[in-house]
Amino acid sequence: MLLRSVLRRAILLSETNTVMAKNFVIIYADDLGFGDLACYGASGIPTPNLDRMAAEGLRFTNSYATAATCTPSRYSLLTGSYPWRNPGAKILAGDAPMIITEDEPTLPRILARAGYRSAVVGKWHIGLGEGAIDWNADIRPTPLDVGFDESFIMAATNDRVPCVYVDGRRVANLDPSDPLEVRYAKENPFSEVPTGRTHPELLTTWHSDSQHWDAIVNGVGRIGFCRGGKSAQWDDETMAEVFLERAKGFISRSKEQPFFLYYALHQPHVPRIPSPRFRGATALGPRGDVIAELDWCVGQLLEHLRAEGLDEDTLVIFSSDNGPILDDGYADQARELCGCHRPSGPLRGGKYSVFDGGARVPMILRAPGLAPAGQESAALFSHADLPTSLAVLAGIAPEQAACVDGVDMSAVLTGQDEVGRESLVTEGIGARTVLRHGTWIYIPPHPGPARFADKDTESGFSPEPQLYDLTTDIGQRENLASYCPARVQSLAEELAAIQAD
Ligand code: NG6
Ligand code: CA
Repeated sequence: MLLRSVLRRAILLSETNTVMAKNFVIIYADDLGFGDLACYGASGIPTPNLDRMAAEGLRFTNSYATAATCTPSRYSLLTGSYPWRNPGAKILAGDAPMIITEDEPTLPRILARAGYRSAVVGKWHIGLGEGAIDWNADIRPTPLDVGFDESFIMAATNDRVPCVYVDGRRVANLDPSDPLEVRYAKENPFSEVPTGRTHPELLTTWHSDSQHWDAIVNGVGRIGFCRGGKSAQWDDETMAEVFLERAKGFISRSKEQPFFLYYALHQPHVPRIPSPRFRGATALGPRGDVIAELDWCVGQLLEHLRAEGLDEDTLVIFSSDNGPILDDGYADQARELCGCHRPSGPLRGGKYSVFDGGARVPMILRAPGLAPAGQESAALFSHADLPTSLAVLAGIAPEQAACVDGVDMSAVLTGQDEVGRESLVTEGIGARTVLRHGTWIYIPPHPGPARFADKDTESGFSPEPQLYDLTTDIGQRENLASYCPARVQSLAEELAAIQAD
């Protein structure tokens, strides 16, 4: 009790006597776009909980994930390093090794210095083990080895094997007499196990493309092959509830001390399978329905904080790891049923793209007494800033919370600084970098197709440099590079200098 009150005082009062945050929750959606929520202008999907969160907090309009894909963004969120510095930070297979090293600073490791207990619940996708994982034994490293005290995760994505939960170091509910094996070979290494290619009639939910028809789990094709482990297989329809219950449990168990929860939602990534109660919740088909479900999860978590008396003590940030995509390999009618809904809002491009819709994402922060309610912030902010900024809000000195690229933007998070960064770097698929400086966007020449034909979406790649002025052209329609060679050159030099740093 004494320790608790001392800790609490230390956290609530800095030397300058400013109010600090006690607990932190980051809720990170998977592939949710800048235009997907009602509070960002959408009308086709009910998101009352996130809309209320925005009404009670700060809604950011210039907040960026560091990448237009998952692994690189999540790597930065936890380490404060830009992903292109780590060649391993690219979309990972489900059996890929951990890409965070033993000595790298991570958000939970930094917060541990101020007595925080941390948990990750949900999508991980930053690698596990050291290669050649034995899924039937203790796995090492896991999130438990990069600073988390508790971990309940899916290894990679919901469209990749293994389709099991990993609880701490172990696959949950595994029957030792039916061992789980996972392979990412090109051809099925388990020739007796049917695949979507050999048995398309077993793809009972939707047809999926040739990238997503290796293993069949719950009638849905997945990337990668697996055998065994039947008792451990997840049920897609209950996934939202399973993760939510774990997240709530961690909060209830940790309320005696400051805590950090990284609640990594699996929605609206493919395959989009809501619980029955959200089936048909929108007219947009499964993609709309799982966003409605995601909103419910957020509401339930906030309600749990309230019920536990932690509402006033907890800073909650909601955001997304990358922009939206309609067709990501499954014939779930996301495009056909989209109607007037624009998942990227006014932005161009989406997931994978170097255009702004790739990494500019919704971000809502609620922190009663610390951040203003019902306001919008146009401050330029990178998710790589979260480790240092949250650590500072926990009372840790900025120099003790330093990361490679993330900086202290705690004043942005409390609404005191409305400007934020001068510039930041993001990347499209394949570590193709982009510089945003003020309201300018510079995209270096990136050879490659202008569209991803299989996804019917724009890559933004061009052999020519691109320059856009977001003040007059938020949709990146007019490339100004040939009119402004001096600006192109100075931005190219700035980007090169950051990359050489
Ligand atoms: C891609 C998958 C896509 C998705 C993505 C990762 C293909 C053709 N596409 O490789 O379905 O899983 O990886 O998404 O295989 S992310 O949000 O985790 O980055
Ligand atoms: Ca994602």
